Amino acid sequence: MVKAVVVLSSSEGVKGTIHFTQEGNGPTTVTGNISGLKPGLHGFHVHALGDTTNGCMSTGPHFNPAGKEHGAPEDENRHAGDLGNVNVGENGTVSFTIVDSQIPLTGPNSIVGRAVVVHGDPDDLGKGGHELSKTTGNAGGRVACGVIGLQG
Ligand SMILES: [Cu+2]
Ligand SMILES: [Zn+2]
Repeated sequence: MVKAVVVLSSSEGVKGTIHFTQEGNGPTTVTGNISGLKPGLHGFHVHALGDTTNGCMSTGPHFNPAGKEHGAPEDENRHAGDLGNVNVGENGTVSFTIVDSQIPLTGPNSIVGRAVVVHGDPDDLGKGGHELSKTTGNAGGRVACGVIGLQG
């Protein structure tokens, strides 16, 4: 079992911790708790770089080792980092579990050392018809992020 963790940081009061586990070559399970977000859907992605020297802006684009377009987690044509949305309740918090096969913790496409980014707006999953739909899902600003690190 390989484990990894992200502690989110934010200039906008968002807090959270996200855990990743993977057994062998199986899917990765992502469990998270985030607070301080406005209610509703927020884009949730793995971005390519674990670089937060310029805050969340320096984490690069969505992790996309296969050179595909932005999409929904269940789409064939998606970035590996496209984990969809988290749905925040009226109290500003969300707890979630995501199981996904495109975000391994080992091997050439490992997400360890990359970043998780939480956005201010909903990810349209590539279907919004906006000029940004096929690259970012038009998910708005990067309100919180953190680097994915190995956990013992
Ligand atoms: Cu993103
Ligand atoms: Zn994407």
